[in-house]
Amino acid sequence: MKKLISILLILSLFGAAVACDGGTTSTTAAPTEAPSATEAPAEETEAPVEETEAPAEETEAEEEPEAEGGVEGKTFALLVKSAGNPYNEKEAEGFTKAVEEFGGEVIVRQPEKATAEDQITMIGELVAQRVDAIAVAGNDFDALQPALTQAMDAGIKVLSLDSAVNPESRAVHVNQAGTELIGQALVDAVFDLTGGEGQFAILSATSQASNQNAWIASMNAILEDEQYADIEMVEVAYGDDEYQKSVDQTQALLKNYPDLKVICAPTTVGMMAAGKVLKDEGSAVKLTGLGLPSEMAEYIGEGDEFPCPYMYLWNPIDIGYLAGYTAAALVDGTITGAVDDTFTAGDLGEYTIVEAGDEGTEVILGPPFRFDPSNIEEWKEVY
Ligand code: RAM
Repeated sequence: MKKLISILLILSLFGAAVACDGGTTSTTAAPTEAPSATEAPAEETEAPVEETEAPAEETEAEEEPEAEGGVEGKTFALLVKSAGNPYNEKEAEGFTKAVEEFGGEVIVRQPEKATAEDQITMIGELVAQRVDAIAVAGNDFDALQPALTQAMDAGIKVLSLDSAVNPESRAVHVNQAGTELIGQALVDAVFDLTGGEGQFAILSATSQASNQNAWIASMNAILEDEQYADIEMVEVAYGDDEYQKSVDQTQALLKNYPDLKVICAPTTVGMMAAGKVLKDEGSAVKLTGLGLPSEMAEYIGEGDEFPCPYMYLWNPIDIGYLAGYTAAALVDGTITGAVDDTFTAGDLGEYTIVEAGDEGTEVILGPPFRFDPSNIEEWKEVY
């Protein structure tokens, strides 16, 4: 049954992913104008305008990628932040696709809430199950360390993806995009949408989430620059990556800050919740941040009735896919997680491990990607 679900996921993934390149797509579809990870700043990143033929059948006809030596039959676990978030489901799709490609077994675990406690319990269970690798999107930077150390002591390869755990707790982090690149993209968007002056608020996920906290820290550092002197960040609110709580937090921000011009949500859950509140209330407050196209399409547009003129994200399927291949490279010994280690991540090609800002190491998927009225209709079908 598990196998069947995985196969169905893969087929639907291929069908969806073929229209998607964005420079970061785990698909065999011909790439279009892929933004280069080394050159394109976030704002200039161009949307691909690519065919949407869907090729479940074509995909079936394609050759199976060869299984890598040393990982076939090994068990690869993915521990996402929480259940019920489509972003995490896409991440799991990509991870599953990668592991199935190289012939491993997949386990996906989803805590009910985005807390460290739930993840610690699940890590203990995975250690008891004697999995070969654990890829975790950390709900806390430090709190998972004892559990993950226990896993590593048991010979399990540990990596983080999407939301880092501290360097002592991992061999390597799989980062969706450079932290500063994301921080700069968000500050530029806030600057643009406020007209260079006035109040904005951040609607984040949990207060412990290391990815959101790293992006907010980066935004704060960038905002120190004199050119942003007239922009005021009034509050960081936390919706805990829960929809209703994010709705409540948005309403509180609107009530408490009548002069608020922009909400910036560096979380897909916060984006969708804020989009709904702002649209329903016909608010003049504008919204930007990191949103999932499929959840945000109805809130992105040019007229006053659309709260979000544009936003950013990366391909969540690819972040999972890249993590799957990174885990394989750790398990088969191709890499240890050290700077300059290189490996091939299936259809995504070759990656090199670099130094991360937290003194650990990381692999970076690519630059963030801009979604706006010109491309949202196409991308909402993909993820
Ligand atoms: C939410 C999660 C995830 C983050 C995205 C942008 O889905 O918090 O970790 O990467 O938003």
